[in-house]
Formats: sequence, structure tokens, C-alpha cells
Amino acid sequence: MTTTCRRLSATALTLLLIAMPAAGAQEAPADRDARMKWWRDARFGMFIHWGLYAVPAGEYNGKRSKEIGEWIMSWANIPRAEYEKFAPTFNPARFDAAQWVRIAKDAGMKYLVITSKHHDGFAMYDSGVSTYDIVDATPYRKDPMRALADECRRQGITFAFYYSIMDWHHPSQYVDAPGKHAEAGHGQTRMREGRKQEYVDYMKAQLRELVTKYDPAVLWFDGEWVDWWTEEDGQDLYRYVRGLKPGILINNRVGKGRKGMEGLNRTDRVYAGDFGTPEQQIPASGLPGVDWESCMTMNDTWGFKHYDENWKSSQALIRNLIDIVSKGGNYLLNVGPTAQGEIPRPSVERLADMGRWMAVNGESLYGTGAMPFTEQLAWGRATRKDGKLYLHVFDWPADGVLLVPQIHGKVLTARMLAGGASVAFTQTTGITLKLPVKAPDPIASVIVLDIESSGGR
Ligand code: FHN
Repeated sequence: MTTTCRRLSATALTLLLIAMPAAGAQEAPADRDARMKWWRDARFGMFIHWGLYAVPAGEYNGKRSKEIGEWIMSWANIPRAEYEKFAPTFNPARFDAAQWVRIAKDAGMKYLVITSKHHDGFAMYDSGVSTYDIVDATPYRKDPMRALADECRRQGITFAFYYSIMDWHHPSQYVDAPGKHAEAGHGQTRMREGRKQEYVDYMKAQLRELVTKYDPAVLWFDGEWVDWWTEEDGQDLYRYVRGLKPGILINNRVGKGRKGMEGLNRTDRVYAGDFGTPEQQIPASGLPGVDWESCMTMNDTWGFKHYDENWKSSQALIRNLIDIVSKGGNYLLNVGPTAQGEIPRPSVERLADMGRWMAVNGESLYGTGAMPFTEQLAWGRATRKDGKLYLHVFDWPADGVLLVPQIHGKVLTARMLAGGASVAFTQTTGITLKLPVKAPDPIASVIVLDIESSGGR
């Protein structure tokens, strides 16, 4: 979906967001901070879109589309009974939970969010309330979510689930404009008369299974734009899931927004949930006052498409991560594994590059806050934490002179994060650093300033 609708200024947006009480607003601020802490510190997570759509991999009856892979049931207008036929051929024998988690961990990611059920309604775990799941309907017969949840715990990665509210397969819903989502802006399902409660009960039963059996740290909802889902439904679902696990985090897409929020991008609103979810974009000034996480693809699809080779470079991905964290957000970077159970090689290679950068420079991102400058820095980005200011230099100055705007507090030392070499500096209104001639890292070199008294400018 395109997420470019911005009718309010960033300042107006921020004020509105701060003014909106969330469903969890009864919670004391200190309790909320404690609940959010691991997530705010983590900064970098892996999104995994994996489901039956990996079987057609973007191609149906010889036709390919520019649309996203996990939407093939909608854009190729595949009837339910036909789409179900992918299940007996779905046998991800090469799936290796330990390897997936290792790939995320080595990239420097701290958490993983995987599709338990996407819009196609197919459960990727062993559901007791449906047989339309990977254990009952495929020759694989095993539960990869069990393996992943266990492996995440073993390797120290936080495990979380995505869950779609809209369901193209559940009999309570039907699609009245098949294949039309591109023109309409988004696919819809219509709710059959009198069947909504049955579906809400079904969702709640599945969510109870997911929370009680797999203990996810986040429930990441999506598909809430359907016209039969309301903000009240979202708040009820929020309370239900928090009731199952009080410490869980829930994204904003559980609900729809209140009156007065119509002009806001749906992914930026924080109302029923705990954090905003800008999609395929980095808000220019962050979303001050709310927690947020940008979710983005590495190519142009979330679910695997065998012909999508439009990969972003490792440099672009590393700089996106820095950019997001410097604006106070988290980066949820997607991979779309194949039907055989493998993360595509181009994704693995890029994640390895990110991991190499993070192994040296991760300190400058984990647990940090947004940079203390209101204006964009021409040469890069900055983050701060515990009396330290981290400068991420994208464009290394040819004359070796780096100008940093004024900050509160006296700079005590300046050094390169990689290797620790000292950097000469002078501080007047701003700070002038005298850097080595050559950039130590062509993607982003990090300089650490120790500041006597930390805080904003
Ligand atoms: O329609 C989905 C899409 O398939 C994908 O899951 C993304 C991820 O944020 N969310 C939806 C659109 O907002």
C-alpha cells in the first residue's frame, strides 16, 4: 500500500499523536516505560513474511505482476478452493530455525516478527481452531513457529507474531471487488451479515493459542482497514491480548483511529496500540512523542517473488537503519523466505553486511535516543546515550573538517568508535572536528563525543 498521504504538518501530527490517549493509557508512565524498554533498546528487528503465497512466488497461470507477492490471491483473483491447492505442495524441507535466527542475530537484530496468519488466512502454526494450517494441510506436518520460538529463546532473540485481521479465506468474509485493490488503494473484505461475532471469536481463539503457546513479545496486527472493523473493536482486541499477557506490546494497526485523525496516514496513528508503524518510509522528522517502527522491504515485495531482483544496496539498508534510529525509531527489515524454507541469498548477503557494520558500530544505535538537533545534518546523522553523542558520517569531508551544531554541555573527548583513535576538536558555539583524510568506513564512520553534561541542546 502506498503510505504517502500527509495532509498535516509534522508538528500538528506530533501534537495530535501526543494528545491521543491510547487504550493502555490507564497504565502509569513508569510501567509503560518498563514494558517498552526492551523494544526501545533493540532498535533493529527482522520481519518475516512467510506463508502459502511463497508457493506461487508471484506467478499464477504464467502471469507475473508488479504487485507484492503475498497479495497474489487478491491480484490474480484466485478463488479460495484454487488457492487451497497450494497447501499440498508446500513442503519447506530446507527450513532451519537455528539458521534463520542465526542470520538475524548475526545481522545485529534483536527481535523477529513473523506472519502467523497473513491476509490469505493460512495459519503458519498448529492451530486447534482451524485445519487450514501448516501442520494439518501440508505434507510438512511440522510447526515451524514452534521451532522458531524455541530457537529464538535459545539464541537470545525476542520472538513476536504478525496477525492479519482481514481474512480472505474465512467464510465470514467475501471479496466483492476481486483483483481491484490496486485501483481502490487497498483490498477489502466484506463481512457477511450477522457473522462478525463468529469471526471475532475465531480470531480471539487463534490469538489465545499464539500468546499462550508461543509467548510472543509483540502482537503486530495488520489488515485493520476493512470497513467492518472499528476503533472500538481494536480497543477491545487490545485489551483482550493484554489480558492474556499484560507485558506484551501491540502495534497501532489493531485499531482504526478516532475522529479528527482522518487526515493522518493510517500507519502513523497511535491510538489503541503501543507504537506507530510507518510502512516503506522513514518519517522526515521521526514521530516525536510516540514510539514508532518503520517496516521496510529489501526488494519490492514482502512475501517471496522469484523474479523480484530490485534489491536495495547494503549501504542503503545500513544508512536507513542509522537514519531511523537517529529519528527515534526502530527498523523492522523484511525477508520473504521461499516455499522450500530458505531466506533468499541476496537478503542473507545484505544482512551479513549489516552485521559486519553493527559488530563494530552497534553501540552507537542500541539503546540510543534521537539526535539532539532539529535541523538535518548535511554530512550524516547522530544519536545519543548516557552522556555520549554518536556522529554517523555518511559524507566524509574532503578537507577533513567536520562541523557539528551547538550542543548543551562540554565535549570532553572525541574518538573514532572503530579502533578508538582520538580526534582533535575545538568547541565554541558549535564543535569543529579535525578528521583523518580518509573515511574509515565508506558507508558510515562513527565518531563518539563524551559530553560532560548530557541532554538536549
Ligand atoms: O497488506 C499488507 C502487506 O501485505 C504487508 O504485510 C505489509 C507490512 O506492513 N502490511 C500490509 C499493508 O499495510
